[in-house]
Amino acid sequence: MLPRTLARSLKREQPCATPLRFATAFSTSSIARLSPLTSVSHSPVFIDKVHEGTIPAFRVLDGEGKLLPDVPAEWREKVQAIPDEVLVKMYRTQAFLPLMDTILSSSQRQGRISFYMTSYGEEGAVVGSAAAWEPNDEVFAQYREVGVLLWRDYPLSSLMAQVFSSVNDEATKGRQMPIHYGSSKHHFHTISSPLGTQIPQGAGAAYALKSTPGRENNCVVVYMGEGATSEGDFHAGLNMASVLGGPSIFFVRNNGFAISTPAAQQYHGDGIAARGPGYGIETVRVDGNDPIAVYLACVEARKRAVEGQKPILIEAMSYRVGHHSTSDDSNAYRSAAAVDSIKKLDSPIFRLRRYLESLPTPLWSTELEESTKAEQRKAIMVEFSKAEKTKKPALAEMFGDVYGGKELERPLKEQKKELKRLIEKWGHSELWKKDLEKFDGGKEAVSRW
Ligand SMILES: Cc1ncc(C[n+]2csc(CCOP(=O)(O)OP(=O)(O)O)c2C)c(N)n1
Ligand SMILES: [Mg+2]
Repeated sequence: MLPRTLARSLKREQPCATPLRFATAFSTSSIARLSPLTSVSHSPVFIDKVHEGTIPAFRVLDGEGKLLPDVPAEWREKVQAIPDEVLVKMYRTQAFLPLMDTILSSSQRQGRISFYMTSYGEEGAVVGSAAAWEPNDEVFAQYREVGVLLWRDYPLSSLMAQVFSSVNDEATKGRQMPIHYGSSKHHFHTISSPLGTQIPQGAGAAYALKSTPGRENNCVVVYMGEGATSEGDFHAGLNMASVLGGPSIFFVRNNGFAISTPAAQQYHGDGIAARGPGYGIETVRVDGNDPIAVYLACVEARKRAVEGQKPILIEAMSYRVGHHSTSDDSNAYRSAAAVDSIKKLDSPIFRLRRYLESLPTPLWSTELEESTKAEQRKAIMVEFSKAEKTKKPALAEMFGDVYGGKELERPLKEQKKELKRLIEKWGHSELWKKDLEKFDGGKEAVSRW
């Protein structure tokens, strides 16, 4: 309740004569609870950083895939203890991405799919992190993290079904743009286009996980780009996660760009990592193009998140080598020469390959590279062709599942009626006829509505 004098002065819109006194006087115990007051300075201290210089990025491999001499023994041992099968799978999954990306992005250019986004340059950050999670950790991704699904052995047939919006697209029934994957079986929550929505959702899921029997050893992983961290949802989500607790990892792919906005115009200060301590969140920065460093940092982060039932923030420094999406031409806002030099000098795929080839018992070779590429390309093409030939869901499907209940809501009923009218009027024209044939049941199914 407001003090009577204040209530009166508010009513009269006049300043309050009596100074405000709060109900709880500052007793010693209440000061102790206000943690910033436990340390006092006698001249004002202004700060603009949380670390001397900049927060360092954890790195173990050089650009040539050699273990750096300054890596301390403890971490050198951790690098050497990574199982061979993890290293090989990490390499195979990373190498798969650009093969698939090239085929799918050129198929968009040929008009065979409507849209696509590549992972070029960020394969190490995505696959290196995916390898550190348990298969049933709940992933809330942004959109450039299909490597996590591939790591979890998401079938290529399902992936192509989503991209081609075919009847086999189980999660999104052909209603989402390509790359909006989702699979409850793979604990991968469906991608949403609006940036940042996955961040508070992930914080909420971590809070739920904390009190879900049987899930004590799982965590939530939320991926995002550095651009998405400018959304209010980032701040709301991190604050929720820090206050409510629950095992969560917020993994920021800092690839230097948010479409055409360079990171320098996105934030001022020491990147995204510097914000973690402000929320009381343990934070680490890692070289995102060093897949081994990413993997080890994520294993450690996961351990801390699960044991402490709390959030951890990771900022992985990388570079978006490709265009933002098939709707973008990055030559309009950055020089092709800069991109080429990064491609040549700082490739996560090359780094890991060289590391595997240089081991005392090499885990990779030119022969394996060639046979793997041929086998992967073939697998992609087989599923690509199957999905392209498969019908899209019946047009009636477009109206379902928006609201609960068996009956369609009035606006949807009207839209369905209008579509039927248009198809009956124009469905025989050459252009429409060809398109309608792609849908299960085609034009005939519509006439039965
Ligand atoms: C709320 C919202 N605003 C704007 C957009 C348009 N948009 C889509 S992707 C993108 C850039 C995101 O950049 P970043 O988070 O760094 O991810 P990156 O594409 O670099 O992986 C923008 C502005 C959107 N999808 N949602
Ligand atoms: Mg970005």
